[in-house]
Amino acid sequence: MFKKVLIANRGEIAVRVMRACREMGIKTVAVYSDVDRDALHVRFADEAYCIGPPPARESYLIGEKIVEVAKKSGAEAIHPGYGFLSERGHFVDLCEQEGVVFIGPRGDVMRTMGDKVTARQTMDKAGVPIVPGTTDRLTDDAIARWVRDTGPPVMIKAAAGGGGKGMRLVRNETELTSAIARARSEAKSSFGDDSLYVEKFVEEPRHIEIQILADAHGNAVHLFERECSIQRRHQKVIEEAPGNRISPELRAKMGEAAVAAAKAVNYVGAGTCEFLVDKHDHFYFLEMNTRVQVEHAITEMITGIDIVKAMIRVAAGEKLPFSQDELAIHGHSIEARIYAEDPDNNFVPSPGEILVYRPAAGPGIRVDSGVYQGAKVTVFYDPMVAKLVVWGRDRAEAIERLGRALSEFVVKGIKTSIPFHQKLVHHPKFLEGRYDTGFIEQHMAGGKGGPTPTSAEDSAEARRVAFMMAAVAAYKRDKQRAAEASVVASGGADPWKSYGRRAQMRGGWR
Ligand code: MV4
Repeated sequence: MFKKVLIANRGEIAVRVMRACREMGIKTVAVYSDVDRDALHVRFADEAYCIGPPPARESYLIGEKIVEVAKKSGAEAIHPGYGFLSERGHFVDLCEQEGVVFIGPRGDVMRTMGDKVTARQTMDKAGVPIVPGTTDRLTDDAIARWVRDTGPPVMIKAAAGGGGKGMRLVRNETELTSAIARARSEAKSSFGDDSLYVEKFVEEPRHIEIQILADAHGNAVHLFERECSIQRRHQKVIEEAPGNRISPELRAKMGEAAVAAAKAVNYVGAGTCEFLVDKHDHFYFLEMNTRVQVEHAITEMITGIDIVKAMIRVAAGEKLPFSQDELAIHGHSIEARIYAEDPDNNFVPSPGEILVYRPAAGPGIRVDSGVYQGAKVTVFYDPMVAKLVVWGRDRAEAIERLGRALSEFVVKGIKTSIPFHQKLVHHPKFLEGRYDTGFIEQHMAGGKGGPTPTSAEDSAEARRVAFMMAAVAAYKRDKQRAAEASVVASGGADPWKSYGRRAQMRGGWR
């Protein structure tokens, strides 16, 4: 095992990785920009090195400098976290050339998955269902022909895109020519690559993603699904594990597809296969994220697996310490991303000093955060200040805890998205678990913000209503669970499994 690891990131994920290292007896090396001198991740590390000015492209994105720090400090490996260098194949290659282990998949795998056209070709070949569409880069004429042949609605997408950038929905042929032109110029200016492909538009889809883990000995497992349908402008707001209304059969099929995807590219490390799921429970591969994700914690909560430790282990050449049949879902977890932004003013960033910081705590609560009272949130980096992660024996309990934790969570000095979350978790459609990717647009005033409960009475009343709604949801869910209890894996030494089985057999009571 490594003795020292450099964490090429900042904020909550840097702290999260350092916690895993500390449990494993690994020394940690932080890197930081001038503005992060007093940041939490620097205080958390065993040693820390300044790598440049605040803009990420002059510090956290300079691979050469970071590798140099790794060598100087004697770190044998680099954990990239998410964002920054985490999905840059060239950085992986550089680490390899310099004899530093990159904790993640190989560079060529990142390039294959980073280009959505080659990703689609690869997944198609591996038997993973992709969204119906083309598996080649197309000329304008070829796009027009394809759309005329299959008919709208279609999505025109940039091969170099992903995460919603460079996409155009075409609902009728009259829009086609301008949509192609705009998609191409947007792709060119955003990615320096104007290659386009086309997909059939999936109506009212849900975003369901499967967490996978793979070692260098050919073993790959999935850690079930997360539902990330609640997004605002392609930014995830709330994530849940397991997903809503995912049957055991669909879960098994999607899990198998994600494992097949991983095996097709000899994947090593933690990764996520994103799928769209339509109204008829058909699922389609969208893209693969070749990094640890923000929302990995909810999967940790329901599986008991420490994903970050697992990625470090497999990067050091160890075998996965568990097999698929040892994994089971225990309870329900939800994450609310708390951003430094003003939900009453179109979510504009709200930088500043955190004057008071009192995170929620207590049963079933995990807060992963990169800040502390007195810390400053700057405009240079992602404005996420904390992840509020809750666990409950079932979804209703998780929701009750989320509501309770949001009302406990105090951040003063900056605006945060907490009031928006409070409205969201009280919404009947959320309580029922009946939503798709259009939720915020349709049910939250387009996510533009609005009046929030101000008085204590208002929020107490909202909580009473929420409690009743949650009770209804719990009843429905338990009925479904009773029906599913027969397919729960039995046996094994894992105490969580037998606990889960007992809980399931209790049926309608929580
Ligand atoms: C789609 C789609 C419908 N049909 N592709 C948005 C982000 C990017 N990863 C893919 N996205 C979508 N692709 C087809 N063929 C709908 C979306 C989409 C979406 C997907 C996941 C989560 C939220 C979303 C919000 C709007 C649109």
